[in-house]
Amino acid sequence: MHNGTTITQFIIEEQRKIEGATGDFTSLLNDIVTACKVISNMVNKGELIGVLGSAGSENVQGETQKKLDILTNEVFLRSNEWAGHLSAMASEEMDEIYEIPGQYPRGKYLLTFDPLDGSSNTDVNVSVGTIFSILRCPGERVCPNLDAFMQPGVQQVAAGYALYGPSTMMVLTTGNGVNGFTLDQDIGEFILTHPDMTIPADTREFAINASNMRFWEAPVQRYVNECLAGTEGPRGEDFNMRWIASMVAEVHRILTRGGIFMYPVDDKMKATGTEGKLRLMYEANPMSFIVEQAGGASSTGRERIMEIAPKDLHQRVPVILGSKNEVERVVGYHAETAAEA
Ligand code: P6P
Repeated sequence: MHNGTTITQFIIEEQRKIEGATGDFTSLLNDIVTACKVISNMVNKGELIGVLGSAGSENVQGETQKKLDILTNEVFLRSNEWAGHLSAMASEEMDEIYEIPGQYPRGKYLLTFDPLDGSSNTDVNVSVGTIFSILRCPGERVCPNLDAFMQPGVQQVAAGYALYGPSTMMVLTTGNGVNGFTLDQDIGEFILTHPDMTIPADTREFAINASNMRFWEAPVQRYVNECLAGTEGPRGEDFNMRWIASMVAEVHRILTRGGIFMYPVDDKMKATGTEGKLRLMYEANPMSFIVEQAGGASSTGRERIMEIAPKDLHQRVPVILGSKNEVERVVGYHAETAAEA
């Protein structure tokens, strides 16, 4: 059960510990929470309100947009543009940055978000989520530009996700551990139900889209084959596999019981000049912040994700994250392969 601490109370009490906190950050987080409540309601109603299916358009990634991709993006913009805490926003669903309109004051933060990650799952009623990341706006807030967003993940001041599953949950870090909140639909409040979430260092559960196996690089082939070899193989233990095709759901499982999630770069991606599937600024970085704050690790296989100097707003990166000892094993295999080369 729980002691009834709401997410608002939790955030305020957290901010009280920070000297000079003005309440801006608390208010920004609460606007994000409100947006996630609205999205939860929209996703939950689904076809009852006609929001499923394709919008008949493509996003900057060239991916077909679902109606919910566009609707949830609008929810995030409207909920966060007016209060004066942000100078600009960036979204998976928008080619360019969104500068706060002139009728509203501008503030000291930047917000990046994927309004509905895993949206291909909405039509088949599988869990989806929202991912967000908060950065400080450097220099002049009056006219933030794309460069203002080009900050490595270690510069994030907060990151979180909402998971629209059997329960709607929010998981949040402000750099002081990871805490999970469950939406009490009866009162419309997120309640602290998973304080101080931590990822076990070891796991026997891996998540990867195995349909790409023939394209994987050698270190990933080696790691997955060793897991599949089970007790007869070099690991000496059997492994379990999961793939939900919804990063938020995968990461939440890992936060709850451990595991390793991999979306590595592969030969098919290299052939088209892309460096991964998942986006750095609003998927990999916020999830890496959360995972590291929970005691896990997050790497491309070759470098710590949160240290990558971004080159582009919609840059894609390889992602290997979760239980620290397993991530470090995969990183070690990459290093061995590089040394052999
Ligand atoms: P695939 C969803 O589109 C997403 O960005 C992540 O949430 C998910 O982990 C991945 O892509 C799924 O990719 O190739 O299995 O559809």
